[in-house]
Amino acid sequence: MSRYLDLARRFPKGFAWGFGTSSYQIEGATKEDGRGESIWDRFATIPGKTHRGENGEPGTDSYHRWREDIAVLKELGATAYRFSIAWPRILPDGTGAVNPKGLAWYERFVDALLEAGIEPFPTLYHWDLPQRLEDRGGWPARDTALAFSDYAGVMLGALGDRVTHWSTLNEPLCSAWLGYLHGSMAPGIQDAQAAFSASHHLLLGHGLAVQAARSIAPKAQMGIVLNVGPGMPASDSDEDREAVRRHDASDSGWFHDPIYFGRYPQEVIDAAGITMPIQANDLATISARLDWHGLNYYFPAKIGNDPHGAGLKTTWDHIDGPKTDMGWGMNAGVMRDFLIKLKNHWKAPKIYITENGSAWPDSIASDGKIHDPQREAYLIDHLTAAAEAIEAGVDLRGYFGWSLLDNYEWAYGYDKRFGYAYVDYATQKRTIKESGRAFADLIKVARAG
Ligand code: IFM
Repeated sequence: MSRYLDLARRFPKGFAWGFGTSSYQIEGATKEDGRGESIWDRFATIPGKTHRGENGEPGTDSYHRWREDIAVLKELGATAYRFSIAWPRILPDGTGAVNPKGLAWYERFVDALLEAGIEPFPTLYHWDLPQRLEDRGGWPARDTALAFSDYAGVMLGALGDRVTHWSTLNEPLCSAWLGYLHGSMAPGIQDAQAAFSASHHLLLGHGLAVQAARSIAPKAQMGIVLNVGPGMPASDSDEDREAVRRHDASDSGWFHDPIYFGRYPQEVIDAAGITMPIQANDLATISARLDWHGLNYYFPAKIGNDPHGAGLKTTWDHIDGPKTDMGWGMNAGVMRDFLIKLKNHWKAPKIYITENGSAWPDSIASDGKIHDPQREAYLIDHLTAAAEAIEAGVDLRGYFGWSLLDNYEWAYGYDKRFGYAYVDYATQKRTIKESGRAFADLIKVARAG
């Protein structure tokens, strides 16, 4: 019986209980069955860009071990699974000829999930852009948005009869700011104009993909997954509070305002000194009605005023207090407040927490178990915040723990473990951690209603 009986009962019947992963982080098999090169395959070859030069090979070998992954999902009691589709497996060159083997793999996988009673929640783009498209300009180029929409059409055509909940992009903020501004993620570019152009073409690609999806599969429920790091003031001063407002404009505002209000925050454009490559109707396309909203939340940011700084004149740090193995601060109340803001300010449709979780330095103890009380505490704090949001009237429909498995944590390689199941990379054996067992008990109670 769950220790969290009371908490479990605060979630409505039919609430989706899921786990998330993404293609590049788990699949491995990067050269198999005609898959094309992705920007992450290329980025990881640049010395110093990823921990020990690690890349998505072997991941958790899920291209071959997907049956084991489904078995773990069943053991955890999941009702839904959020995974992503590798664009370079479907269209190795990004556009043009479809690779039938790539498509067949996802068809088989989706059918197996449905057979197991687990609802698939595929994401069309979780950062593995075909390298050929990057060679032609990547997301800073408008054609990439058009190519994305064609790819979405291929996937909706193949799976739209079986899959209801689709998301277009995962965390365009990271694709744009980390990929093209800071250069800490693929493709590793540091250019403000490129980053702002990329952010617009990502959102345009989203809007075009939604249109394409609806014309091909009218019953598809289309969503987008946006991550946020809401600001908390470094002090009580008016200056720091005002700095938080500016930070939020460039963080959540930059991606939520065009989706929900059809405009970008002007002060961010002015502070960056860039030109937005907006063409007629783009913002109408981007702000087309959504069926659902995915929130990825891990940590807030400590924001201060920096009168001598560049751009938005803010300082950024993690909040004080204990940190996860990523060095990230923790505050679940900020997630609750952000959910309420999604409802009241942006009037988001039904919401799913599509990612939330924490990394800790796990190891297998002498009793064969993985004791990870910190991950469990983080989970319970954030589920409590989610329940509070529901009680405040937020239409929250599901929670996906990140992640189903330990996996390739991008530039951090295999060093950081986010999974509810531990992966021994020498054998690829999956073992459910103690936090996963506690979560499964809670899910069981919640599902029983
Ligand atoms: O692993 C990532 C995921 O791919 C995107 N969101 C954040 C996670 C943890 O860093």
